[in-house]
Amino acid sequence: SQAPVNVTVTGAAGQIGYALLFRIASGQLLGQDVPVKLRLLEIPQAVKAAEGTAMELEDGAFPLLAGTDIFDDPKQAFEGTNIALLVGARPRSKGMERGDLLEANGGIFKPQGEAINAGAADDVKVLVVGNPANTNALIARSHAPDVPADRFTAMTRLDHNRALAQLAKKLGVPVTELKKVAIWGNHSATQYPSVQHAEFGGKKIADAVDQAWLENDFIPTVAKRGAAIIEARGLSSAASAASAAIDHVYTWVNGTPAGDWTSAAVVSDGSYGVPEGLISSFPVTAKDGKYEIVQGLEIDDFSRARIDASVAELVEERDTVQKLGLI
Ligand code: NAX
Repeated sequence: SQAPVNVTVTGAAGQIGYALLFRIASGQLLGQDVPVKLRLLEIPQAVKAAEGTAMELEDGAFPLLAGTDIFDDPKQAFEGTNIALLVGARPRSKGMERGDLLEANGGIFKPQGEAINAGAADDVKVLVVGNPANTNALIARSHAPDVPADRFTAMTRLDHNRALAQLAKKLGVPVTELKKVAIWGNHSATQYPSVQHAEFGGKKIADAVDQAWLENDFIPTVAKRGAAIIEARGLSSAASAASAAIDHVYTWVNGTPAGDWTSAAVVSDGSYGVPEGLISSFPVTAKDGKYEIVQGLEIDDFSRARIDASVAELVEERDTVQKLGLI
């Protein structure tokens, strides 16, 4: 039988971790024929809570779960890892400026990048979920020079799924009918959920909804959905975020269907005027275990302005972490 795939999850004792770990253990991350070994990373104060989660994982008696190990040292947690899910991050506390937030996260993602560089498996794939996800991924990547750039990604799949759900509701069709929706830019309120190329049942979505709905309803609803969830639940999105992380990795490994794409923040090669090296969301396809930016799309003026605005924010974040010496 196949050797287990090592999956490292950081922030394992947090709320996304709690939703994510059971789905990984049940085989939804990699498939129903792939055994997994979990490596949980937490800060020392949260190791006990992670141990509690590990007890519950044991109690699930998951046929595909080959074991769970808990660490408070990134070097150990990423040793031999094939899939690294970087969920734990420093949240913004009251009165914290954006620069302080980036700096605090640099203290987390720099050593994690170094540990991935030093000890991860040759085929490692990294997904950063912890916010600010794109720039945290940029920091980790810049400290892992021996890992190919295309192994570092950040999550905009939740935004993509939110966009699918809103469109399905508006058009009165199942999400399975929707194709070629895309999230561009930063995983933040500046993100651009685009339907410029999107289709439903072979028709153009842009012809079926009016521009005012797109601008005043759809785009802000998707971009501000995280805040709406906090307002309703009193807690930030967790199960939906875990679900999107599962989707992101499953697609990365198993591919996108012909005639469709998905969204992920990947290292820019300069496509669509996005500066090379930035980790920005694009429409992507996956094949043979690689995400690739969809090429050759015509970008209309509305999309151009929205993409540029979100990319400008990413450039600003990159410049800030550069000045702080974090990349
Ligand atoms: P929680 O605060 O519940 O859990 C975070 C966990 O990370 C805590 O247990 C904490 O001890 C741990 N942690 C902190 N520093 C660590 C370190 N250096 N090494 C290992 N573990 C560490 O947050 P949760 O709700 O689980 O959210 C986790 C992250 O996901 C947050 O940054 C959040 O903003 C981000 N999100 C990103 C989303 C996306 O679409 N990209 C959507 C959901 C979510 O908001």
